[in-house]
Amino acid sequence: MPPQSLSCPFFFLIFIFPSRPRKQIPSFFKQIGISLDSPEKPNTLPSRSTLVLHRHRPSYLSKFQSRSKRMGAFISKFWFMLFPAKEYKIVVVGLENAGKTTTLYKLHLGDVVTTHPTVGSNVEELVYKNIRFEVWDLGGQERLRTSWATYYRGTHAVIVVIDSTDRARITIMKDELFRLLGHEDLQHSVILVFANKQDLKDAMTPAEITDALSLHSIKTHDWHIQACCALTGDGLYDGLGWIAQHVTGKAPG
Ligand SMILES: Nc1nc2c(ncn2[C@@H]2O[C@H](COP(=O)(O)OP(=O)(O)OP(=O)(O)O)[C@@H](O)[C@H]2O)c(=O)[nH]1
Ligand SMILES: [Mg+2]
Repeated sequence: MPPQSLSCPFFFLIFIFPSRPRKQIPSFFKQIGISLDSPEKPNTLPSRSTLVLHRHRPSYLSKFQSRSKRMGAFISKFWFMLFPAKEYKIVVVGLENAGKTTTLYKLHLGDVVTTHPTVGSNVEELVYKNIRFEVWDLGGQERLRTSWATYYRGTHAVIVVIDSTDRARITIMKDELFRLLGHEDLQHSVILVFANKQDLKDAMTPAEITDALSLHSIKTHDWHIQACCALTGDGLYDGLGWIAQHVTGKAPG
């Protein structure tokens, strides 16, 4: 093909653009069937958890933030395509109403979501200090607990979320904890206990929960208890930092 005919479309574009005001350029592309709009991400909310963001931002700010978030997500995707990092699997267990789903989405979105009892599981990817975690939040109702073990294979860390006000059922959680500690797929997992709902005034302290769960009797696994409040996020990243340090064998940078 002669070089003149290759450059022909570029002459055409140069000829068109200077003669049109900037705002007409997108409509020109629309006319010739090319969309310049970035495709919106489909709503991928977990089936049983309705996400309602409570924080209201001015619209100009949220537009800017969502654009920079998209750019950040694009750069991080590109980075991980070039340098694929190891991903660590975390399963989050606990009795119903303990705050597992609230914890997961506070870490994932930085916001409090309105939840419904989880049937099955929710899974999200978290990146914390360049460490990737695949986090599985499992439903805590009694009839669902027998299926927790089906999620254990390949798990690096277990997060046990406790409703610190739920004194009546702490022994049930203790039985569940010791059952999971005996599971062969969790032999090399570390255990983080979140003493959640510390914002409530009748909450048990981490020391009380440590006693109630007999944590000091655990000799087969590394464990740690962390006071937290999933609504404010207090303590959540301290707990995640402990996991990061123990699964990677080094302090997160
Ligand atoms: N006050 C207070 N409430 C919390 C906290 N964390 C969660 N909650 C509330 O506890 C309720 C249950 O939270 P979920 O996250 O749905 O509990 P879950 O453990 O996922 O429950 P299941 O899915 O049934 O196993 C919700 O009303 C939350 O808003 C907290 O730290 N403080
Ligand atoms: Mg849930």
